[in-house]
Amino acid sequence: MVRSSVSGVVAATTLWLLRVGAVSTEGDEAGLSDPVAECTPYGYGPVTAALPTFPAIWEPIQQIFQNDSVAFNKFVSINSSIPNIAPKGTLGVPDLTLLTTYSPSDTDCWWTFQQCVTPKLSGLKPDIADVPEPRTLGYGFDDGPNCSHNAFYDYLTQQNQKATMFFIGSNVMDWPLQAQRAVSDGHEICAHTWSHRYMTAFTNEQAFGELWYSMQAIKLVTGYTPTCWRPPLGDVDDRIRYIASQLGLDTILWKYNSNDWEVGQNGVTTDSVQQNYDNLIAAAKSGTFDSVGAIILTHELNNYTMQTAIDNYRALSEAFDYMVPIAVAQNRTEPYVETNFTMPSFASYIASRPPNSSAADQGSSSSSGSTGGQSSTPGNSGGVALGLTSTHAFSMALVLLSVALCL
Ligand SMILES: *[C@@H]1O[C@H](CO)[C@@H](O)[C@H](O)[C@H]1NC(C)=O
Ligand SMILES: *[C@@H]1O[C@H](CO)[C@@H](O)[C@H](O)[C@H]1NC(C)=O
Ligand SMILES: *[C@@H]1O[C@H](CO)[C@@H](O)[C@H](O)[C@H]1NC(C)=O
Ligand SMILES: *[C@@H]1O[C@H](CO)[C@@H](O)[C@H](O)[C@H]1NC(C)=O
Ligand SMILES: *[C@@H]1O[C@H](CO)[C@@H](O)[C@H](O)[C@H]1NC(C)=O
Ligand SMILES: *[C@@H]1O[C@H](CO)[C@@H](O)[C@H](O)[C@H]1NC(C)=O
Ligand SMILES: CC(=O)N[C@H]1CO[C@H](CO)[C@@H](O)[C@@H]1O
Repeated sequence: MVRSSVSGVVAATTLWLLRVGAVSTEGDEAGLSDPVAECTPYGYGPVTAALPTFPAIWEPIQQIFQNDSVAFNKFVSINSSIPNIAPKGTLGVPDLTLLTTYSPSDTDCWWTFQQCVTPKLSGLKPDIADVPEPRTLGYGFDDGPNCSHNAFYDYLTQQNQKATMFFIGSNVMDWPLQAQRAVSDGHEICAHTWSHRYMTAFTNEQAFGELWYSMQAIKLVTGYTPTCWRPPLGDVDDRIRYIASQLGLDTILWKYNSNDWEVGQNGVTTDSVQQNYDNLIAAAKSGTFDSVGAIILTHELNNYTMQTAIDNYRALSEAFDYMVPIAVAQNRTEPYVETNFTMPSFASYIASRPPNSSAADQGSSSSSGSTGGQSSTPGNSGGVALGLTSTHAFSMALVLLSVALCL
């Protein structure tokens, strides 16, 4: 009885999918080139099935439900050790008047106050706000996955360029196939919270939930659990860093802000954004990063931010010797909790991409990879690159298989 009603639903769903031509695989979604089609919602079985166990999409997290015993028990296990620092606002909305009354000695290492990245609380790792390799740019994008990102991801693939994608949990639930494309293309995924609010303006339990459920969304959809996160608007203090560290997350900030997300607000214009890119490019050319590299803040937010990244790519790649995902800059070759996914070390990554200044013919070298973005590392590091590629292929095959079984 149950079985036949289930198969009735399955048949109806299948018919509906066929009728509207909705995509159901990562490859189908990645093949779309019309932004309207890319942004047409599709049902994705594993997400639909899991929705009752997740908080409301795009809502700031109010509490962890006790019936989510894994999350609840984990929170209870760290609750009493969280540093006693008061929330700086309510439910993700900051109380910015605190900036005027806050201790000038910055006892909480509150980034929003004076961009502190070296925690005051002992035992916490410093935030990653630049990359150790000289003349290198840590390259990443916040706020994705954006439904209409194919032109942008196609461009990165053509350049054989990988990046770090800081994904919002709610966007991952809305656009799971787009999130899968990031893994398939060889990018690194870090968490960017569930609802993209000011993290210091949450209680301990809420802040925990914002991190936890964004990690679970990424795990659900890609199969991998991130080990890094970036606070929305940079808003972090030692209380939030501690909670993140207990979830195994490194905190990643930046030192150069393109402000691309802010065009049309607070006096930010397309010209001022271009000036920010130009300033970074000029700084790189004048030797500012000759001993320590940089991290730039840019966004996978909308057509403008993605197109601006494309428009500045060539100049950035001429100004820096290397542009790499953050994990690559850190030699974090196993960037997820699951150890069956590898990224190249810095040495392996750059072996496939000589510095532009010394490349005789960069144009042909960047297009010589016969399989585009998936081909990466030649020579003695080929094992790493092959492992990466076949792991991707295998994980996508598993995803396809499980989708097929669901249907
Ligand atoms: C868990 O509890 C919440 C609040 O009581 C409820 O809304 C939700 O449906 C429950 N979820 C499951 C999976 O039982
Ligand atoms: C966490 O600890 C606080 C006191 O520090 C307590 O009031 C709260 O009930 C605890 N929360 C949970 C879920 O145990
Ligand atoms: C994604 O980008 C498109 C194109 O610019 C934009 O219309 C849309 O609002 C973006 N989606 C989100 C969730 O920001
Ligand atoms: C932005 O939109 C224009 C006009 O529709 C399109 O040609 C371009 O490819 C888009 N850029 C990106 C990165 O999506
Ligand atoms: C990465 O590994 C290279 C050696 O291949 C080393 O020179 C570099 O210091 C390492 N970087 C970090 C951040 O560990
Ligand atoms: C990676 O390992 C996890 C378990 O840690 C497993 O569920 C998953 O299927 C593995 N993925 C691949 C592609 O081997
Ligand atoms: C891919 C890339 O950025 N290539 C550039 C390498 O540098 C030369 C000279 O500076 C440029 O002409 C290429 O466009």
